Amino acid sequence: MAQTIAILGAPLDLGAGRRGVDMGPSALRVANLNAKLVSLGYKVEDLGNVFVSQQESSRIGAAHARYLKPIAATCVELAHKVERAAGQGKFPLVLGGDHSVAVGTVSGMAQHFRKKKQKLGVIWLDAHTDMNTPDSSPSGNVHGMPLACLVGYGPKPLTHLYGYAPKVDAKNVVLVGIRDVDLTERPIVKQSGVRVFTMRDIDERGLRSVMEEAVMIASQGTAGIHISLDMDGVDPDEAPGVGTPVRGGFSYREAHLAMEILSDSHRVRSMEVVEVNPVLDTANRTALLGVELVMSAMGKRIL
Ligand code: HAR
Ligand code: MN
Ligand code: MN
Repeated sequence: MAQTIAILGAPLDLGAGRRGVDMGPSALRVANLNAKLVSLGYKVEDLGNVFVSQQESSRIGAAHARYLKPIAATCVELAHKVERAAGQGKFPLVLGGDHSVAVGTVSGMAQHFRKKKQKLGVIWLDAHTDMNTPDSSPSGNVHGMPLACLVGYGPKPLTHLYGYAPKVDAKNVVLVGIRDVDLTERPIVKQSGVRVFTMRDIDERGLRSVMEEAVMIASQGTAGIHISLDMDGVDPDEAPGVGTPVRGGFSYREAHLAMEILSDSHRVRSMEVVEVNPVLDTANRTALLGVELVMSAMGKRIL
């Protein structure tokens, strides 16, 4: 029987500094995501979007973690829907939204495995480490904090979704593509025990060697891997429609190869594509690339 992919949109822009990333789920669907997945042989169930309160009618709250409350509310709904889909044997595919949505996706997957006394590994592809806390963050934007929350550092409404923390063991978390870490964020990254592969590592070792090690680390003692794909991990020449572009990212070919290696591992149980911002894009090319990368991650082959 064909595997079912459960698509969930999370049109969240409250965690980002720039507006427009709430249009990401729509842009990815307009880029023909659903039909393309069907063409790979999957059954696709689009569960629609989770609720996100409108920025104009939301309270900003404390400046060091802007919109924390409404962000947490969205993540709770997303987590429950992801957990339920995984429990039904489906592959959850979440469309962001800013990267704060990862707190929901990863919490839902972690809870799914926890009920079976199993663990989740995470491979996080990004220009940024997303490991700020409200105390370290220079911006107060929550999309710079989700990975810290998932390994147990940060505001309780995000770290303690489902009432426990951490959601993932730092020793099963791998960051790939990193090239922009705040000075105040560095000690958290180093202390946490997550494994970081910077763009320099990719330049020196090659992407294949880095990704093979990443799969090993995220697989060690886990029942599966979640892919968190921040489109700003890709070079802005290829993915201009993102709110915080940083030069020197994955080439088009490296991005595909990373997804192909993940697919070959047969360890991937869920995925999210985040930070697509159509307002900053040209002719939807960042969403089109996002869809291509999902296809490679889901097993599309050249021959
Ligand atoms: N590190 C910076 C901050 O905390 C920028 C974070 C940007 N984050 C994302 N997700 N776009 O990776 O504000
Ligand atoms: Mn990110
Ligand atoms: Mn990023």
